[in-house]
Amino acid sequence: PKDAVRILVTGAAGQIGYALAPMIARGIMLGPDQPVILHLLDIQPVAGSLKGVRMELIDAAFPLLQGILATTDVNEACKGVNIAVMIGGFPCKEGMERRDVMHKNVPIFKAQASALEQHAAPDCKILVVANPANTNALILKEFAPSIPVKNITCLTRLDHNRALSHISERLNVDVRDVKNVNIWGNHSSTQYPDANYATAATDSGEKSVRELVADDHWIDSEYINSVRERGSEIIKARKLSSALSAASAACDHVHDWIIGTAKGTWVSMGVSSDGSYGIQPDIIYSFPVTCQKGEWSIVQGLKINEFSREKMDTSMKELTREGSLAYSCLNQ
Ligand code: NAX
Repeated sequence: PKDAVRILVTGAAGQIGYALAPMIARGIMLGPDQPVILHLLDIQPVAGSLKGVRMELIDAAFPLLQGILATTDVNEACKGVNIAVMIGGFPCKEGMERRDVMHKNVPIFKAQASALEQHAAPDCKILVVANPANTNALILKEFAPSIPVKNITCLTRLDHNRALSHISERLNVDVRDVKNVNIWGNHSSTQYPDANYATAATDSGEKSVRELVADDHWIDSEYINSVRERGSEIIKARKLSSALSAASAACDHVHDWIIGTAKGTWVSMGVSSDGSYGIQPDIIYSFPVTCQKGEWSIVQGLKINEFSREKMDTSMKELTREGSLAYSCLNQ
């Protein structure tokens, strides 16, 4: 039998944490033959609720779950973890500005960066979910300089999955038959859902989504806006931000990163830019990536038209501004 993998979930008493922990314990993240030990971190005011989550996980008697550490001590939580899913922080509530969220979350990430650096397994892979996700990942990278940059990523897979499902609904095909959509940039309203390379499997083989949709206005406008605005739509409908879909996307992200992407298929991940596609190096930007043997690589050679270029640059500029704002939050 395989050794158990230790997985840290921060914000574990929150709504995404509550949806994610059982998915991990059921083997959805790492597969049906991989035992796991969950490290659940939250803060003192919700310690009671965290304890309840732990009790429920015990009661579910998951065969793969070999242990649960539930704590409000960040150093204890990070000890020996192989994977860290960073959800803990303040959610963006209706009417809240990104800047307000940043002020609350940036100092948290600075502290957690140090804890991970000191206590996590040296090859720990990190996924930042808490918003502003790209910039929190940037802060983490900055304040955990000994963690390899390749191991720090942020979640844009929810946007990616939304993009797939939008196309599947529009074309009335199974979502698994759609592939190679892509989210460029920030997990924010400037993200650019790009369907130019997307394909869908049809009875007569794989076809370009743009050709199948046969409505450029939809691809270049409605589709982009509805993927971007889906998070707000959910908040309006639920009075709470996305949780089960976010947890599922976090599982997909880590799963594909570690187990690998299917041949000929890519996914979107927020990763440290290496300058590909003219994106400013070192910012955390969402790119199309393929994964193999636990390593992601940015898909190369995609043709970028003027329309895409402008949208990719807009999101890059927003990220640069967000980065500066984050540093100013730290200095206040
Ligand atoms: P909740 O408020 O339900 O849960 C957050 C949890 O984090 C709470 O239990 C809180 O006590 C805990 N927490 C706060 N400070 C902490 C700290 N210093 N250490 C550990 N835990 C701490 O929010 P939820 O709906 O679960 O969302 C969590 C985060 O995910 C938010 O920042 C949200 O904006 C972000 N999202 C990111 C998405 C993405 O695609 N990247 C999509 C979903 C979600 O909106």
